[in-house]
Amino acid sequence: MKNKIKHLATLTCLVLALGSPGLAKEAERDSETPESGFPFYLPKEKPDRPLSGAMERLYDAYEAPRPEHNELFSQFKDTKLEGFDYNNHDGTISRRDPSKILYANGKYYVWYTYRHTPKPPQGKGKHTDTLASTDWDLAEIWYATSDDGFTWEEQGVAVPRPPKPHVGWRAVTTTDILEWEGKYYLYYQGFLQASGTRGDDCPVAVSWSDSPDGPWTPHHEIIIPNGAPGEWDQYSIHDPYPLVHDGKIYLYYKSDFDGDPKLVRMQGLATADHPLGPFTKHPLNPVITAGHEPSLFPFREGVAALVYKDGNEHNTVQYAEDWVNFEIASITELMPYAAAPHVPDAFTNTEYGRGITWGLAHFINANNDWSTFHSILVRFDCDLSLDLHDPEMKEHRVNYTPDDYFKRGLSAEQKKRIMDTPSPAAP
Ligand code: AAL
Repeated sequence: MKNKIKHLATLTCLVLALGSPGLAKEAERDSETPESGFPFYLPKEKPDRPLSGAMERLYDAYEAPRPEHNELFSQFKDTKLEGFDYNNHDGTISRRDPSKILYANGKYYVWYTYRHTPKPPQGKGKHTDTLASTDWDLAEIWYATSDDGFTWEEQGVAVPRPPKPHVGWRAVTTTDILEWEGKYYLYYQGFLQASGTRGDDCPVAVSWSDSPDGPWTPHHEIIIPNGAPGEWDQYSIHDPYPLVHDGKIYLYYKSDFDGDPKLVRMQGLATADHPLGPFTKHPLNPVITAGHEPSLFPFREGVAALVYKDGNEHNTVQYAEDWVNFEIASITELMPYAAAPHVPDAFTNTEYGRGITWGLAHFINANNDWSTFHSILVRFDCDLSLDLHDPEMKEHRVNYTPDDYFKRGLSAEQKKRIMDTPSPAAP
């Protein structure tokens, strides 16, 4: 009886919905009422029965319906690094925005933004020749090596600030490494004015070397220019991140745009046949609509991206089989910021990427105190690799303590708004 009534109702719906494709689809789904309820054991393959929209997506959009069977799902675990001194965390030394981790000469290498100024950053517009506006103003690119990825030995400067008026004279920051035909290339943001003068404006420059230990020769030319006036990347090309694919350099980058009150951050792609360019920006840019510092790795036939913070699709791992059109592959949490993974096949021109298990990242404002603002490098581990099976990394949830939640409680303004809102009058 229940069914008869339901079928009658469905028919009525079908008639009413003729003019509306959305409603018609819903009605059609309803009209195929299955004989029995959805199975108790979650089918591994998409079952041949009518499914709700969410169930369709579960089987169509993800590699597997359970996160632990999805190679592009992982938790992330952070570890403090040994070997870096931060001057008692007084804000005068900062390390941030690490590069991918390179394995060479029997050890791991990382390059990063290093700021050592007499005082902590002064704030946008308050800079001098020796005092920084932002955490990365007046920075240089330094490097460190490690045998195990936990304890690092700082080796000193790799790319200093070149003399004025060369690109990067004010700051060289946020670097990433490329290995190409036996040579090494460091791409970085080359500031020609203090960050914050208008915004965080800069193009990308490059230095090259025959060895990861340097010496590095600056190319002294802008290698990835800002977009034309009015284009999304007209002011900033940030976080250059090169990989090798299809015999070419695929360099992803981020730009800040859309102006006040809050910038949006998206990611674009530029490709080149040679590390010194010319680079061609992809006509479909931006290709990733969320995230901050690009962080990608070859995965199977395509490329995967860690997309954390900023934008609708933050806290996702995304995948693009054609290296351009990204889809969400998983949703996760507590992702590493400015993640710089060890990508063993970053430069091998692989046709089947194996994924990643660890890397470095940064925590900005390490003291949670703006008067001693500085950033620290940190290690993250994960299981986004076809060659690792770590069930702990595939747990579906992170358990936070009540304190974690309370620390992020209402601001004073919010509390006031709530207290000042009159309660609805009693009926
Ligand atoms: C970072 C990066 C770039 C920006 C600044 C320093 O998170 O996106 O490097 O310019 O912040």
